[in-house]
Amino acid sequence: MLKITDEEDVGKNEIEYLVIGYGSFGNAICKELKNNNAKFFVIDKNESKIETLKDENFDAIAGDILGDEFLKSIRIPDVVIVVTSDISANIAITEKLRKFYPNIIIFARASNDATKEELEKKGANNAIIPQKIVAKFVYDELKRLEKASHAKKLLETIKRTKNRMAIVVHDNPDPDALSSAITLKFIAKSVSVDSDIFYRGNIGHQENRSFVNLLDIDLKKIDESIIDIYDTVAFVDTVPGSNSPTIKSNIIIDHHQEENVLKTDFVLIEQYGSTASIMTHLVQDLDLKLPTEIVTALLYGIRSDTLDFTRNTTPADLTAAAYLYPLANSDLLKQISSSVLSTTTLNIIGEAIRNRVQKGSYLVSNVGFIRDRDSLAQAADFLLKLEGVTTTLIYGIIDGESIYISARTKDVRINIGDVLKDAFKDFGSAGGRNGMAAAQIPLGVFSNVNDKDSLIKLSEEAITKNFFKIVGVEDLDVER
Ligand SMILES: [Mn+2]
Repeated sequence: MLKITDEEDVGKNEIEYLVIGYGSFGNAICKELKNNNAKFFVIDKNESKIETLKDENFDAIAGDILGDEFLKSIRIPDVVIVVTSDISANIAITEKLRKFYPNIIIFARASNDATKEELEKKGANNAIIPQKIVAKFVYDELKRLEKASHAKKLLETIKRTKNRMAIVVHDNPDPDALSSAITLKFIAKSVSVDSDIFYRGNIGHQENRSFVNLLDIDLKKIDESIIDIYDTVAFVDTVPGSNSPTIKSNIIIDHHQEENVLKTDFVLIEQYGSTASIMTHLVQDLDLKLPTEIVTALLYGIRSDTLDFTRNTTPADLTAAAYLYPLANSDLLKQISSSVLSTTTLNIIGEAIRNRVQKGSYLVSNVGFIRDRDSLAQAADFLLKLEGVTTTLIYGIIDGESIYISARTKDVRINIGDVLKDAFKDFGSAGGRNGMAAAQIPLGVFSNVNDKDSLIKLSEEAITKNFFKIVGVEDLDVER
């Protein structure tokens, strides 16, 4: 029988836990404590149980903790786990222990929300309902298995490729799209399927250019006739036809809220902050070891799509980043982010700052005639940093043919894509996702206007006023 009355025992062999009650739950806890090399002892009223415990090499004492004499005879460690099957006894024990030992930590077993509340009122630091914990564990485990089956299904779909796989990203691809594409290429390679990455548009944003160069990403301009030689087509960070080519696909991996996504062999759409997060979880589920450049690219992709975890960030984005972070190359990460700002972009941001009109938390700016539409998005992101601004809309006239609009919001209540659709659907096309949106209006609608100044004036009427009206701030004063 264990009795800690000898002061010499105090020190490194000090008992850490006392488990009161040795039923099936208490038994499971003791095993777990033993597995973790914790020092503990058990008290139970039942002598025969104590014998069993001793057979299992646990330190144990028979006795009733509610009896004053018995309680005085033992030394109580800092943490007590009260888990008898009699919940009213647990309440009484908790109350008594708390009275004598105000500073110890007490965990107690409850049977439902009412007894949990009662136990916590009587002094338990935390009362647990075992059934609830089991249910949560089962649910989490099911989710994990379901996710692992996604990864397996993706692999099976890729494996059916006989020739090569085409990986298609959205137009003017960004770090999220590109990092996801190289990860899918890596996954395919793991099952001996070769692939090429295709894009449309341009890679104008300096950050995206340095991303492609530093990571040595091999990209091909899409030509819809070439795509015929690829027997598997995968879309990442987009779905067919949404700012990307409308071609047949076998695989779709995206994080955007898309309506009516066509059913195909493999579709995985999670409402995460980035596709890179989805790719990271797939890689984890497949137990693949990524090369450092891809790890770094994915981490960069997550950070840039979530604006450093400030936009549409979900727990899945954080766990993906936590997995990648220690494996990434921080020098490479710095090199990508410190890419130079081109003078063109700097001038456009300058123009956007000068011409800004703010009503409430909405800011609109017209940057006039420009050549690089990526700068619009950069200006929209930049002005979002202005104090009191939650939504920005920047527009410019490109190639003398179309007005391009780029909008950003950090207000989760606003679906900026819908706002642009409402405001500009009568003139051109618009769409968006996750706090980012774009629209294009052909200048044909102002075909009778020839000089640049009138064009800018007219576009101001059509865009600035229309936007403020749609978001309901038209009557507010302009902020200075
Ligand atoms: Mn994305």
